[in-house]
Amino acid sequence: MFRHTNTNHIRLMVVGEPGVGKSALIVKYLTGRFISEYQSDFDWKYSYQTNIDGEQVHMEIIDSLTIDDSHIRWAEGFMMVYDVTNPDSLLKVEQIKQRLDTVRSTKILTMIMVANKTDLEHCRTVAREQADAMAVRLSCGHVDCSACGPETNVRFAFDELCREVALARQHSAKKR
Ligand SMILES: Nc1nc2c(ncn2[C@@H]2O[C@H](COP(=O)(O)OP(=O)(O)OP(=O)(O)O)[C@@H](O)[C@H]2O)c(=O)[nH]1
Ligand SMILES: [Mg+2]
Repeated sequence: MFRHTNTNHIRLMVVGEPGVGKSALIVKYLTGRFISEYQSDFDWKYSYQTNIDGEQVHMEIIDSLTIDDSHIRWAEGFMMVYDVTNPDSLLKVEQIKQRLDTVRSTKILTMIMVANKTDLEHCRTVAREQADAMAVRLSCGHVDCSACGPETNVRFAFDELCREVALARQHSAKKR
């Protein structure tokens, strides 16, 4: 899939309310580890090479303190994270989507919604149906994750976002 696009270089941005686990998810994806405390006083840009569906992909991932317009224009794919124990964080996803739409008014938005901290299912206060309905409304995928649980779902979420970016590129190339 990636070889059909001009480049296998993919730019992602992870967004969501403070404390939802953005840094924890990125670190889990890059290292397979959960370290519990994550620095959040800088913008971080990670560079990572991986293999998705048998193809080499080079991705850059921004974990930013604030959602900067220049970062919104820079990124091709957005991971919108909320915390299943924090209903406000789900509402924040919709607010962020509006902001992204405003900044990228002419461009298609490729995104995936990630429900993080699913290991805290006993503390869940976000109704799954409400989050599913939002994903339908925002026309995006919706994946359950836990940065401190098995790596599988976290890997799936990032890989899937990369696939979506590659698909969006193919569609826009066909239109030209
Ligand atoms: N139980 C549990 N805790 C998590 C999970 N992901 C992150 N945390 C914890 O939640 C807290 C916040 O995680 P961060 O990754 O720093 O969250 P963030 O979204 O990057 O926060 P900011 O950088 O402040 O915006 C930390 O104490 C993490 O250890 C998870 O999946 N399960
Ligand atoms: Mg952080």
